[in-house]
Amino acid sequence: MSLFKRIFSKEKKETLDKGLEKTKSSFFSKLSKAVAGKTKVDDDVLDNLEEVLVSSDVGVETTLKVIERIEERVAKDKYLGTEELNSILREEIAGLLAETNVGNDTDFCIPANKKPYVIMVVGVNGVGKTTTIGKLAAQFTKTGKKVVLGAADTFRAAAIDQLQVWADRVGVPIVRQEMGSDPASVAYDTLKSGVAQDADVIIIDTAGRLHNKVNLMNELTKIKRVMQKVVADAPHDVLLVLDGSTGQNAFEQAKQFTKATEVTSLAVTKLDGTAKGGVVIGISDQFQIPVKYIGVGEGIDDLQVFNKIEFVDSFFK
Ligand SMILES: Nc1nc2c(ncn2[C@@H]2O[C@H](COP(=O)(O)OP(=O)(O)OP(=O)(O)O)[C@@H](O)[C@H]2O)c(=O)[nH]1
Ligand SMILES: [Mg+2]
Repeated sequence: MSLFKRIFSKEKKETLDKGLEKTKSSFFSKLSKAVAGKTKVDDDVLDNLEEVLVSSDVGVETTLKVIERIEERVAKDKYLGTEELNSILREEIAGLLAETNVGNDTDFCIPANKKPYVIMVVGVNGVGKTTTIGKLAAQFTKTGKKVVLGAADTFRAAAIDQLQVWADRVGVPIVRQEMGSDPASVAYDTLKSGVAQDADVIIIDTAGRLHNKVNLMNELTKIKRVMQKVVADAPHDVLLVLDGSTGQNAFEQAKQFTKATEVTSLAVTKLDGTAKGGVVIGISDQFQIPVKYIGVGEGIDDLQVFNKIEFVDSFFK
């Protein structure tokens, strides 16, 4: 299929292949059980396949769409051998994801006409926000962009220090205040400082845990409003980080967050070391919001721009 002939960077592909190892070995062992003793894709096989997809965290709705597509193929082709199931799945999942016009990026890039480009990173605690910010800062710096970080997670002293460690590691400036200070004030200072330094990209870290959800959402709204005093159309990107290793929980978080506050893109982290990587397929099918980045390790280079073709290609290789 020509769709798969595009050439992606070899290192990126190797990192992705490795990051998806656990997901793939679990998926394919279930898949081979699902077709054991069967030569033809029949109703039994389709039932088993449905179970495999659901238990691989693809999500019920997306699974049903995939099964429907395969049923249509079975009806048309009359005979489909089970040995073809792998490539059929790959084609149908790729086809399904291709119906949305997102997830086609291949490089870390930002719109040329927005300077500074302000990214506000949100998500519940422990999902990988600060780590993702560090990795993003490294990637943007590599492409020659001037990056400034803002430590607006003032809830814990360790959170500020953790962002500082990343800033030092990447070699970018950070704006910080004391623990317990007003996050909106830190965000304001960061934008002021970023504009003064002629920054290309400003990334704002936020707290994942506050006393309750309403407080958290109010806090995020306030941060946005205050940032707009400096850069009228900020934030340009509200990036929701989701922990892929929590599978269906990540789905739920995405639903709740997008209902409560405006989110413009998603990052799914910790795909390495989990068998739940199928969740990315479901999330990119079901949310109107694009999955922009995926985290495939703890290292500085273990963040990738999500590309659905690459992802499906790596998954079914
Ligand atoms: N294996 C793996 N670990 C990751 C990835 N992304 C983040 N982590 C780890 O997940 C843990 C939590 O990451 P943080 O970046 O501190 O998460 P956070 O959302 O900022 O957490 P809070 O500040 O507590 O809200 C850390 O140990 C990270 O190293 C990833 O893609 N793969
Ligand atoms: Mg953090």
